[in-house]
Amino acid sequence: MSYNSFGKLLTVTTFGESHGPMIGCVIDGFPPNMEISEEEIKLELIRRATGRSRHTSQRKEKDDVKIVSGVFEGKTTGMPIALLIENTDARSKDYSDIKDLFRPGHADYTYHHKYGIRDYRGGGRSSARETTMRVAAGALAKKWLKLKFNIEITGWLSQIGDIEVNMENLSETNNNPFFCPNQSQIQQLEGYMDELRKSGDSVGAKISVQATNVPVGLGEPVYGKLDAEIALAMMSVNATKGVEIGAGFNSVSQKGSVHRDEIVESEFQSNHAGGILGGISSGQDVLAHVAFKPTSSLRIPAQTIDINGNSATVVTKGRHDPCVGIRAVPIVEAMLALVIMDHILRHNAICGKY
Ligand code: EPS
Repeated sequence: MSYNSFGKLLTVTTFGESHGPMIGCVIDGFPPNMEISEEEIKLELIRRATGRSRHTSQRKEKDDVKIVSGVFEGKTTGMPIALLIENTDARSKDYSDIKDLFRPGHADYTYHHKYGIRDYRGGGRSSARETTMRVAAGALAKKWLKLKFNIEITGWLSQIGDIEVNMENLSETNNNPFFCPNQSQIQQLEGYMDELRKSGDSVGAKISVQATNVPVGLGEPVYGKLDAEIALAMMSVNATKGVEIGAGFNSVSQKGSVHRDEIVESEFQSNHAGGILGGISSGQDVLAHVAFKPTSSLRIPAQTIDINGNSATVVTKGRHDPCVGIRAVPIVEAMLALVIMDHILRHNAICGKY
């Protein structure tokens, strides 16, 4: 009942808190006989990790992952795959001053009111630290999708604050700290983030993600639609405030004659549908956009209350992301990979294909 698990046939359960001894996950339903190593998983973890540039939190976690179950002689066995990562650089004293205060815009408030107890150190379970395990699980799913279907999942930065990124070259995304697919905009982004960091404020971001070579037929009507489950997957990531599939909210102002993706000699002429028709993949690229809110842990003082309802001013010290969206690219890729792989297994179970 507590919803720490995700997926139907391929399930991922995560556990752990930001300042606890370790975080981990159990991946169940993963097919046997795929080669996987801790080093391969780490390659994905490094992309998401803090402290890789001055534009993210400076907490320095090693993120060394241990495979403790489900892999034998370097191959998955079909048994539950358990992964563990130790927390090695938590600084809990940064949080002592705000342990009884609610940061406006933070889950502090709702966790306290729901459970009556919360691990305030680093946000506990509500910390972005949890997304580490999503990326670890996603590393396996990405590899499986590539091996079996040549499916490639790629995310990129589409916008930070008011700066819209003009997508130029997807292969640039891993060459800069912003996952920006346009080399000519890096300098502008660096200047913007440097100013923002000095001001003590934070900002939101839009991340886009696509999956290519997705076979037609994934997704289940009516409540297991592929787009519905992608939206659920993305909305479950910390700080997410919106998800669009294909043309998304632009569909509102489009005419039907424009939005429909015409088919000429078996080729779609456009992709406003984001590769999904009636909740089922069409064989076109699956395309989603995800909005991340500005983070709420700020040095700028804010009015709030304490847990007893007294008025207070809160200032957050410590190491925080001025734009958590910057690190979200590997996370949205992982979530899309997990949803698509789960749906391939489900499609197999029902239709006996793939
Ligand atoms: C986070 C605050 C920082 C981040 C953390 C998310 O942690 P702390 O306050 O403990 O220094 O570094 O993110 C991670 C550790 C991570 O691996 O993503 C927050 O406020 O959510």
